[in-house]
Amino acid sequence: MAPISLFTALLAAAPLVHGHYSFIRLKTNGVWHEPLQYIRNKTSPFDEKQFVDSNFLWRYYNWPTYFLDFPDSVRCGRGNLDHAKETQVLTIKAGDEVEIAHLRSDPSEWDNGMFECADDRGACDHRPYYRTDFNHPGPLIIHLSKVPEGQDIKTYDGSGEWVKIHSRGLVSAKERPIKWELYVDEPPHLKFKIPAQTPPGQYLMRMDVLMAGMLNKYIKIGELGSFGQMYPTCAQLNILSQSTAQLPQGVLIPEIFAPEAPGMTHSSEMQHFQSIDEGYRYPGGPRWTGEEVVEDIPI
Ligand SMILES: *[C@@H]1O[C@H](CO)[C@@H](O)[C@H](O)[C@H]1NC(C)=O
Ligand SMILES: [Cu+2]
Repeated sequence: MAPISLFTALLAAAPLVHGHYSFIRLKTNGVWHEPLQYIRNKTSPFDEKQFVDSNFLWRYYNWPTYFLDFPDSVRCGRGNLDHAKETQVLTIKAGDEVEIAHLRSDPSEWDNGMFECADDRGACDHRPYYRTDFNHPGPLIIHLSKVPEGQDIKTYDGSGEWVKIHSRGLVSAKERPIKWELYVDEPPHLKFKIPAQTPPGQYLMRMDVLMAGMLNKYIKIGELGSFGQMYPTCAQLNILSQSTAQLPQGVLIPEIFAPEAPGMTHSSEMQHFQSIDEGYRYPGGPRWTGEEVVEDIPI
């Protein structure tokens, strides 16, 4: 919730590895797959050479990604293309349910106990003082990007169009203070369906819980605090389908996550849970239900 400068100072004080979160595990057909199976790994530490804040070039596994970082980092996580070839491709049917799980610890800290969890959770940090929450308010957003004709999922960089297929944001548009469904000690199981109308083919599936930047009388668009924080990873899918439907028009990444794009900044009232900004939409563009494209707004 803090502007980047303060946030950086906080990170400096915290253990390096205990950062934010990344989605690192998938469940399909009732089975949890191995951690990082079908998900492009990230490189950590990673040098975001072009970030404007020279104090904040190096990032660890679960550290935030910003709009100004390398486009590949924003699309599917830092260094993801270096891991794409070694990542398996998950065959799944359009219409199937997927559950996803995250961790806040670095892969170097992982142990088997983190993947054998109560309540059929896919991941849990059982160590004292460590938690498996999402330590930022914001929506879960899931996008698909079909691998363009003539390309392969193991080299596709995600520069094509992305279609949002799922989001999970506020508990209700009416409740005050506003409450983010995932911003609780024990987040709900995160399940959604690949729309049954999805045409067959290879897809990247991007998973993120995004925290918007803030606008107030001190922070203007384009200043550091106005940039949202992203935590993306991508799965490599081969979607089987009988559908002859066309995918709707998608959005481009990173463009859709620019600070001036919908849902990417909050007023301080919204950041402090007091009210929802006029005309607010969840970030990442409109949502495809499989039948139609809808404005992605709290209800
Ligand atoms: C994933 O990347 C992290 C950080 O670079 C590394 O520590 C870990 O061993 C990698 N895991 C796999 C399964 O490749
Ligand atoms: Cu943060």
